[in-house]
Amino acid sequence: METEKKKTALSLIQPSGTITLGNYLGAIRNWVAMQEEFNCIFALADLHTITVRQEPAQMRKNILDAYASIMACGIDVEKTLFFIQSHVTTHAQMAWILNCYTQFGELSRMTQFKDKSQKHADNINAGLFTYPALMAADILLYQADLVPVGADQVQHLELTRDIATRFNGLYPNVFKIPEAYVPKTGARVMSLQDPTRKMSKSDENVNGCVHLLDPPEVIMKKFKRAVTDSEAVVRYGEGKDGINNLIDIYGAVTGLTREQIEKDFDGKGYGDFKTAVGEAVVEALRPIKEEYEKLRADKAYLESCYRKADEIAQRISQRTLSKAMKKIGFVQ
Ligand code: ATP
Ligand code: LTN
Repeated sequence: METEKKKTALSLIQPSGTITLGNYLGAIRNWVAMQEEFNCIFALADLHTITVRQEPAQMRKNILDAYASIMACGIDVEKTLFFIQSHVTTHAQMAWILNCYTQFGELSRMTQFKDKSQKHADNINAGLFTYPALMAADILLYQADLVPVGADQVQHLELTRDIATRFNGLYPNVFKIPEAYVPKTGARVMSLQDPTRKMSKSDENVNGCVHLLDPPEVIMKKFKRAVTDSEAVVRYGEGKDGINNLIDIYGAVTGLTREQIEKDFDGKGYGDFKTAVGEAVVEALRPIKEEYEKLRADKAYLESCYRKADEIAQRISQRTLSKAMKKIGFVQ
C-alpha cells in the first residue's frame, strides 16, 4: 500500500534578540504542533539578521540562545530539521541567483523594506533591500509546500511565489510553488505598553515585551504595569486594546475562551486579572525555561544537534541549487 507522503513545511526566524512571548504564541508553538503532520524544516535566519547592525559577541549569544530556546519549546531535532542558515552555504548562493530574477520594482514595493529603512535611516544597505530574495532562496531550496508565517511576511511569500513562477517559466520544473500557511490558532500578541503595536524582539521599551527567558518576577512586573483603560471591566471590546491583548494572552496559555475568561473575572478588577495573566504565563513558560537551562549548559550537545541538521540541510538544498544552476547554463 502506498503511504501518503507528508507535505514539507518550512519556516525561519531571525535570532535578532531573545525570543518573545509573541514569537512563541504566534509562531514557535505552531511549529511544535506541526511536527507530527508535516515533514518540518526550521532554521535560524542569521544571514537575514545582519541587515541590521549587530554587536558580534551579542550576536553569537543570541544565536545559541535562540537555538536552545526553540528546542526547549518542543522542536524535536530527531524528527525535525532545525539548522542554522549561515552554516548551509547554498542559501547565500541561491540568493545571489534569485537576485538576478527579481525586479527592482518588486523589491521597492515591500512594506518591510520601507518600514525598516525608516527605522534604520543611517544604514539602508543593499541587503535590507534584497532581503526577500534570500528568503525566497530559503524556501525554494527545500521545495517547501507550506510556509507558516505571520501576516507581516505574507507579502514576502507572495514575492517568493512570483520569483519561482518566473524562474519556472524560463526553466521548467525547478521550484515547487509554496503556499503560506496561516495556522488556525495563531495569537497576535501586542506590546504591553502600546497595545496597538505588536510585541517585538527589537522593541525599545523593555516593559512592553515579555521574553521567554525573563525571570518570573520580571514577567509579573511587566504584566502588572501593562497599559489598560479606565473602564475597569474585564471584557473584550472596542477601544480596549490593552485588555483585549491580556484576554488573548490568557486564553492562549490557558486554553480558555474569551467568554469563559469574561465570566471568571466578572466583578473583579484589573489588578486581579493582570496577576492571573502574569501567573498563567509564568506557569506556561516554566517547563520551557527549565529545559532551556539544561540545553544551554550543554554546549557540546547543542552543537552536535545543529551540526547534524546543517549537514542534512546542505545535502537537500544542494540538489535544488545544482538543478537551477545547470538549467541556467553554468558548466557542471
Ligand atoms: P524583530 O523585532 O527582529 O522584527 P519580531 O519579534 O518582530 O522580530 P520576527 O523575527 O519578525 O519577530 O518574527 C518571527 C515569527 O514570530 C514570525 O512568524 C512572526 O509572525 C511571529 N511573531 C513575531 N511577533 C509576533 C507577535 N507579537 N505576535 C504573534 N506572532 C509574532
Ligand atoms: N523574514 C522572516 C524570517 C524568514 C523566513 C524565511 C520565514 C527568513 N527566511 C523563510 C519563512 C520562510 C521574518 O522576519 N519573520
